[in-house]
Amino acid sequence: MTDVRHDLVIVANRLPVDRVTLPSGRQAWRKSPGGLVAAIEPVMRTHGGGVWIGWPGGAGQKLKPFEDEGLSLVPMSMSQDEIEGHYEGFSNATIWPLYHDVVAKPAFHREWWDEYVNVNRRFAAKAAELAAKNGTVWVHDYQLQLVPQMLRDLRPDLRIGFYLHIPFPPAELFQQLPWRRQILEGLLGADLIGFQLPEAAANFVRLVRQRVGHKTHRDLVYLPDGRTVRAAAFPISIDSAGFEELARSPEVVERAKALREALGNPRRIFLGIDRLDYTKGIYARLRAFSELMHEGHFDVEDAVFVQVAVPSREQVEEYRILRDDIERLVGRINGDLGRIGRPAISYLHTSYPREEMAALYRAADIMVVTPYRDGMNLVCKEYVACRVEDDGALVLSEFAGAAEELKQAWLVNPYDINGMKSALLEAYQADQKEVGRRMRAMRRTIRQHDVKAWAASFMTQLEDVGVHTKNPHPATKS
Ligand code: GDG
Repeated sequence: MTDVRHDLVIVANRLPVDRVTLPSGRQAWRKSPGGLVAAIEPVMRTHGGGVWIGWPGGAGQKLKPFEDEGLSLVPMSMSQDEIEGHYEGFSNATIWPLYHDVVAKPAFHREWWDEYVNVNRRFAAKAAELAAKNGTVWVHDYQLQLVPQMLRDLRPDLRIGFYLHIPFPPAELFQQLPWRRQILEGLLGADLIGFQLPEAAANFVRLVRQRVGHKTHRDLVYLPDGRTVRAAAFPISIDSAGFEELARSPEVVERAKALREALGNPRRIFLGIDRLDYTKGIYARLRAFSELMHEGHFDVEDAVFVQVAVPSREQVEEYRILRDDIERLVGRINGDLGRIGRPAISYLHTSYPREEMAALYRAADIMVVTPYRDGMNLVCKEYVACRVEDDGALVLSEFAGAAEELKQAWLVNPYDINGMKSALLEAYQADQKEVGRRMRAMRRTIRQHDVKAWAASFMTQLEDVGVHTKNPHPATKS
């Protein structure tokens, strides 16, 4: 056991840094681009530093704890079997599709479950070792749903929060999971369980009542040992001021102009940026766009669709199939509709630095975000934050968590291709006054609810649980 203990411990599947090889050949760490670090960093600082436990990626490498730009990081190694069973298997081929409305068929394998339990146990043990007496531990996401109860068994003195970044499904779907009860009980180890949307929290509470038999009242669950657990919504957001500043920087303004030129200065640029994931609805959206072009509503001189597909989970079979399908479709569309130097779809299978993302957001007239299901979706919020001139249209799926807040977007049902076509066409033809009116309203929302407010509100509620919630119903199993 180390003797350095921390008042705040963050436990997440990944560390907030990536291993990179410098031009000199030396290995170094680079902060990952996600907003989570930006959100949690200030929280960690107010807790006297804190520590972050997570997997640095890669198999079998045993790395020592280290500091990076003032963050204390504790790398957890993963064996090849653990990566296959816990990460690629149970997390990404069982839970991920199950929690996203079964958009793909979840696979249930007992060996994967065993690895999931093992890895959760190791993460819980590390958190127990590093947390100070009466300290706070904040556990993140679907890869670690058993950690809260495992940690509570080891350290009943701790305050434990859990946040789920992806949707939590309705009972009819969750029910399929052979280990449904273990997952519910794992989560109930937390004092506060955060979800993106109120419906997800309600799904969870209902399941706990039906499946575990605990008494519940609104967002509270009463456990037989007298503990009270709160399950509530905390819609995540982005570092809006940071994105806005980046979007205003002369380099990004310049780069956005260069991008438009490189695309041949079409009248309208459509943009999609997604991890290459079957939940994101990339295939159907490209079809919708290409049909509009095919029908003559616009041609390649008028419009281009830039689709950035960020490589993701490439070892998982479903993801490989999806990539082939999308790339075949893009080839077919460009073959049918493109001209020399003028593709209908400019497709990029890569990831970009944050500055390039901001330039793309600035360059695009119409952002198209059409997931079949998405916990929140930060890309659409980043687009809004980058539209500093109050222009640009957003076409957004009703099934992204963000649709609850960004009500002025052109909302679409991603299963309805004709509906999507109408929305894309409306956004293409919309007059700029209308576009501006909608964008201004969305920008107000994004400015008010940024990621710092999200983190602060979760931490405040976590500190409050148990203080204001007296158990009015001595819990009995019904
Ligand atoms: C999960 C949930 C929920 C992407 N490509 C690049 C890049 N990104 C950044 C984006 C954005 C983030 O990654 C993606 O977040 P999303 O929310 O869009 O989607 P998921 O990855 O599925 O995230 C989701 C989220 O967790 C947070 O709770 O909203 O519902 O599924 O920030 O900008 N960043 C850079 N280069 C890239 O190529 N720099």
